[in-house]
Amino acid sequence: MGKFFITTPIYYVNDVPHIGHAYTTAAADVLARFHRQLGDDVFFLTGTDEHGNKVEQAAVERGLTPWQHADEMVVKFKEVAEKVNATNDFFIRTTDPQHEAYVQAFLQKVYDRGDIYENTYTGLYCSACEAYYTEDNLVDGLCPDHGTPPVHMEEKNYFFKLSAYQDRLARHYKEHPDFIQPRHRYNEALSFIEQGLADISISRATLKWGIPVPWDESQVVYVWVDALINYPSALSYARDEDLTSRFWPPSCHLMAQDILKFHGIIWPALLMSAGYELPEHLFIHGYLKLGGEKISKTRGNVMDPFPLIEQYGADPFRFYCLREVSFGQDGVVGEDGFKSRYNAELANELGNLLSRTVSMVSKYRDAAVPAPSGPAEASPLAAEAAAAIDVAYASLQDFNLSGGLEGIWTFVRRLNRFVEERAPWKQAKAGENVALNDTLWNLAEGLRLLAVLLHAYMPSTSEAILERLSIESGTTTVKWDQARWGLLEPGTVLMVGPPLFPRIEV
Ligand code: ME8
Repeated sequence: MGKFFITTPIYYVNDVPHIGHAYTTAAADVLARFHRQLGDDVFFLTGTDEHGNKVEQAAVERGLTPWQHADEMVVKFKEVAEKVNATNDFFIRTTDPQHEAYVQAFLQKVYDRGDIYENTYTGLYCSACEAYYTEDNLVDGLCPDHGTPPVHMEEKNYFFKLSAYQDRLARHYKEHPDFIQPRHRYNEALSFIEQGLADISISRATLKWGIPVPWDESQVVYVWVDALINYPSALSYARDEDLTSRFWPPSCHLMAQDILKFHGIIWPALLMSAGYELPEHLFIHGYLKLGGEKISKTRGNVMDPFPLIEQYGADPFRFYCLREVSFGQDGVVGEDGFKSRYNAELANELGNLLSRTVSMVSKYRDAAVPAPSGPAEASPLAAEAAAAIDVAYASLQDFNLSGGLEGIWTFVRRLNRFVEERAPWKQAKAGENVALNDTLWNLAEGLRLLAVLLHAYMPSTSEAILERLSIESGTTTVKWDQARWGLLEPGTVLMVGPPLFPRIEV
């Protein structure tokens, strides 16, 4: 048994959540559930980033204090986690007083180490990114990510000696070639480091909405530094006991490419300075795009995941996003695509497989699963079942969520072909009892195996399949050691039920 500490970014509360936030949280949940299936000690963290310029501005625009605004918005972000059926172990808010104290103590360590000095910052700032820019970084004078003009800033700030960590960072990358995945993101971050790192401002003099710098309370901590520290901070107060030694370092920080530099460069340097172990992996998934453009609050082309989830459930939503988009790459999503994949794969392939199997076992064998005609290993499906198990396992270990689903779906399709090949209705008619028994056992066992393999992706579906197989759903029946071919006991009684995925009329 190992440990697995997985995090999502903590989301800005300047605006309501959209499908991109739901995607990251759902993906992190798949990994958390998979590691629980393996028997690992899991901690899954998500939360909200509530300080900084853009949250303060959003509050002002609504005529609220930042506190009132954040208190309202956080409800919606907690709802996202709930709606996608995420099993996060904690939800951190950067306005938690324990977090504020933790940030101050963390920063004091960096200061005491001599890695912070005072200087005047003159330059450009994009408040949508909450990031500093140089002229060279802009595209036609605009923020490359938001297409908005940055503002000129000049103030006395505290700076972190990021430049002093350049060599150590590069060495860490070289010694840990899977520190950042996928590979092209690793290359991107490493080449950024190798181009040379400048020191960064880590405080703001004019902003009030933030955590006071511990040695100079006239300034607040730069929102990104405040936010990154959430990862260890949460472990220190999520429970009555301090969980740091149990879970630190993170097994995986999950995010999209917009915040790679903060997590791949600034964060490890801060951790080195404060004397922490570095995260084991950063996995950078791609952007979900609507009509080819990145979905972003600033761009105003957001897609609200709630209506889809409310109408069809969390499982189809999780399934669609993780199947449609190759994990680690950008991909286009939309309601039409959702409906066609739902009908083709969930209603026709998986849902039908279950209802056909249950109804045939009911009709031909009084609902009791008959015995196979020989040892389970001799089944014509045994090798393909083993392949699906191996692909799902290897892919999930490797954060390849779409790859795992692809491996599982190959087996769903194999089972459907098996029905056609064997044509149990013909076997029944011809009185081929042994062969029919064998067909029915194989199908029921195939479904049981699918319930185990799909648990992390579609937990309610997995539970519903087990219920139809009269297998008590619960942590033991979906443990990864149940992902083996041949475990279904003959005599198991199947339950008829409504279709798992009623077709959507398009
Ligand atoms: O960056 N496709 O918060 P944020 C896929 N507070 N994922 C998307 C997405 C899209 N179109 N849009 C957003 C912040 N995301 C900081 C993080 S962490 C210490 C501080 C997801 O609300 C994706 O995970 O802008 C992305 O990295 C994150 O939301 C950015 O969320």
